[in-house]
Amino acid sequence: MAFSISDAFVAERNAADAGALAEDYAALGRSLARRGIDIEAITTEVAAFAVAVPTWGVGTGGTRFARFPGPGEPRGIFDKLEDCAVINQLTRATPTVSPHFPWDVVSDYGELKGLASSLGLGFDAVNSNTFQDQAGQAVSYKFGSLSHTDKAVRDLAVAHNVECIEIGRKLGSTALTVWIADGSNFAGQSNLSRAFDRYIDAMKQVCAALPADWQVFLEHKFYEPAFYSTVIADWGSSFAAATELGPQAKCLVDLGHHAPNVNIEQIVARLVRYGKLAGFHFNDSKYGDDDLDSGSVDPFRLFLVFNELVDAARSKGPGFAPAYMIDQSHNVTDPIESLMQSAIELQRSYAQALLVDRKALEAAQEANDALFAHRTLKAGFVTDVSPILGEARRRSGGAIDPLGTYRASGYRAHKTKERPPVEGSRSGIV
Ligand code: PSV
Ligand code: MN
Repeated sequence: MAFSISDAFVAERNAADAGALAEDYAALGRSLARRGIDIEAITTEVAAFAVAVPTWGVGTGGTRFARFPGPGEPRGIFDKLEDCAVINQLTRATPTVSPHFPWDVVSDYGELKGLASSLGLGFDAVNSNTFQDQAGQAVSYKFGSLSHTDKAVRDLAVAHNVECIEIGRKLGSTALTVWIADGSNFAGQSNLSRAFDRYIDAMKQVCAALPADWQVFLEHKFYEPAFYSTVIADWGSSFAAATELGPQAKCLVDLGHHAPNVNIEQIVARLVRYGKLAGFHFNDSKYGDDDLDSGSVDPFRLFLVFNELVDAARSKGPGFAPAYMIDQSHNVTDPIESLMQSAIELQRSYAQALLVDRKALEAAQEANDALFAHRTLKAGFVTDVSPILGEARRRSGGAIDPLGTYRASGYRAHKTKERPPVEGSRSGIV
């Protein structure tokens, strides 16, 4: 019988942590009340926050140089779901997973969906992969996929995306995320205009296969693996493509896919303005697409992104619902711990953004009172909202201290015994 963390164990740990949490929550509630904020309203909103976990994120990642497998790694999608379920069990913030194909291919998607729902999980956006050749593939993606010069390659890439939509339908998903590695390494290697034309043409075929209630998320990235040019390099290219492809196409913002210091929150504001914000791949970075844990390098930037989202939710109403997904690579940590920590940090930024006094902020902005506008915004960021996060988890049946509970449970040690190492991981370096 496979090991799982029992609800009784979580309850026992919570009983030990509940007294301190109640004290801290009451104190924060009093302090927020002095600022005219009802802590209960914030806790309710935080408890409703959800972000999808990437199936590839629960395996140990790697770099261009090496991959150091971790103990008890998932051996396939079924093990991955088991790990994803633990993340949701303890944080209650990750009820869905975002699968990647063909990494997560199985023969019976009904069975996969059934297993996921028995673990309390659903499926978020499906991700296609035309950045790697698969065994026995008739033509190669070495020089591109949806924008390749050879129609046979473009057709293969289109067919793969259409297949992902089919799989996604079986899983209950309603979105396809398309990131292509297409680009060039040398000036002159590729015709920059024609490559984009070919991409649009291929994506039109993918869009034609979308069910009416589906969306396609176009994910841009400024470089890597192509180092001179990338076909969908920036939000401008993504926005132009999404506009041409029609209302079902929107732009997905992976936080790590921008040059250092780019004002990502302003990109978010622009995409919101035009109804083209699909959602996010959350992570953090210092230099490039580092895929580090959310909030670990620049929590202020994450807060500023959530500030735009809260602002947009207030002005756009309930229809505003971008898709939240994590996209990280865990090289030196237990992926379950990193993903729990990241989900918590995302909730933290969200809670902090909810605390911003938007009336006072607007008044300061209208009066061109730069410093008070900044102070008003920052008042949210400098508030320690940890008691709100803990209380939201406790009320939802999660762990007050997810990482402490996870370590004490011995889950990883049990999985290390249950899951003997396998040769090579299909998710490889992500
Ligand atoms: C590309 O760097 C990316 O961000 C895309 O979302 C991929 O699907 C994912 O990473 C995994 O390689
Ligand atoms: Mn991504």
